[in-house]
Amino acid sequence: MTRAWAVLALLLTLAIAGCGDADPGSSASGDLEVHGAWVEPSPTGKGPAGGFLTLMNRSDRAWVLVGASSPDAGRVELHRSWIEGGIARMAPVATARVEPGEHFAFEPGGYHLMIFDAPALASASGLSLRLEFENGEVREVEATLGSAGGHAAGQGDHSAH
Ligand SMILES: [Cu+2]
Repeated sequence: MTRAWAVLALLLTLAIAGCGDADPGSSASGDLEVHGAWVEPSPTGKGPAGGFLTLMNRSDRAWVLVGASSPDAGRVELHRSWIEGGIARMAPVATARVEPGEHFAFEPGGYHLMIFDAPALASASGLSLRLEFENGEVREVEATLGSAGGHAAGQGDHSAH
């Protein structure tokens, strides 16, 4: 019994440590968590940057992302990329819905945040993101600077936006 409790306590500690506030790019605050947030400046440094993260819904109701903003940027939009006839397309989307118990990934080649007017990004270590949900709740994360170079599906040069 004592040993079982010790194991349980250890597992809980690991679970919390794996998803704590100290985890860069993450915000663990209850039933909707944000993990692994990162931003990639445009290749030219002039066009909009791409923002990527994973939403995890640990609650029993759907969470709907309805908007995003940043104190470090003029404007942040929700976008989706896809390939159509061999051509990379991209369009704004109004919302992103995360079903109960599911996760929703913003990643290169798919859904992403489009971050406009963030001139300091290239010389910064990251960017603050504020995510707004339909239920009025807000999650804030510090996205780190990253590169999609290691990813198979890039999303192209956003400077053409
Ligand atoms: Cu875009």
